[in-house]
Amino acid sequence: MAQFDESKNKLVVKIVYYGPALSGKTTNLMQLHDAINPTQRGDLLSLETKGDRTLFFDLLPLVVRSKTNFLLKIKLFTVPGQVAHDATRKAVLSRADGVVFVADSQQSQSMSNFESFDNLEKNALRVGLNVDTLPLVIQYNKRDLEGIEPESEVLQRWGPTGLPVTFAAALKGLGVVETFRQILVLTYRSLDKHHGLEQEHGMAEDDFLCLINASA
Ligand SMILES: Nc1nc2c(ncn2[C@@H]2O[C@H](COP(=O)(O)OP(=O)(O)O)[C@@H](O)[C@H]2O)c(=O)[nH]1
Ligand SMILES: [Mg+2]
Repeated sequence: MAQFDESKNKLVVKIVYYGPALSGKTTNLMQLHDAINPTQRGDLLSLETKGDRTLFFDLLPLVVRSKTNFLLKIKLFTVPGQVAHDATRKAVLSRADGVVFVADSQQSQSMSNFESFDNLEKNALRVGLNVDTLPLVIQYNKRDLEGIEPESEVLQRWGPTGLPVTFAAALKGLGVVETFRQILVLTYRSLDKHHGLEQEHGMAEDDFLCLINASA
């Protein structure tokens, strides 16, 4: 859940990129770092686990200001995908305001996607998040590779959940901003509903989307 500072002039929001190991979560953040206006983002911070190819987590901090000078900080996190790092995943997921689930489109990875999504649901429950109302976007990444699940199958599989699905080739920068736009819109609407962003703080959806419109 987003947190206000004491003066009520600032809100800190957390969006988490979740998914199996090597699906492209870090690559999404690297591309966003390059796409977002430098005045609205900090450096991409990556903490690596010792002797492990996996990143402990990554953090990309962003800022959005409304015309009334209300300040919103958005922290983008990634989780480590490896099964062994469940405690870290749980900690990173805690108090998330929105989640992007990055799946690996390769057919050989469909079981890892399934297990990771199952793990997301379990950890959400553990940290008190309701997956039925949580802003959530599914991204099928690595569309540039051979042996991937066809779009029609992916859409058929996820259709019943009603969750938005995007397709990306993050390494080439494709679909990354579009996925982020979708989670921004869903997160804005959820925050607006719970915290009256527009009514009480003068922050409109467009202020939020400025983050990426400036780069388009
Ligand atoms: N071919 C291809 N490779 C990708 C894509 N996105 C990420 N990768 C590669 O997949 C590997 C894992 O990516 P990374 O972002 O570190 O995955 P993470 O473990 O989910 O953070 C790296 O070698 C990336 O360059 C993509 O869209 N296409
Ligand atoms: Mg990573």
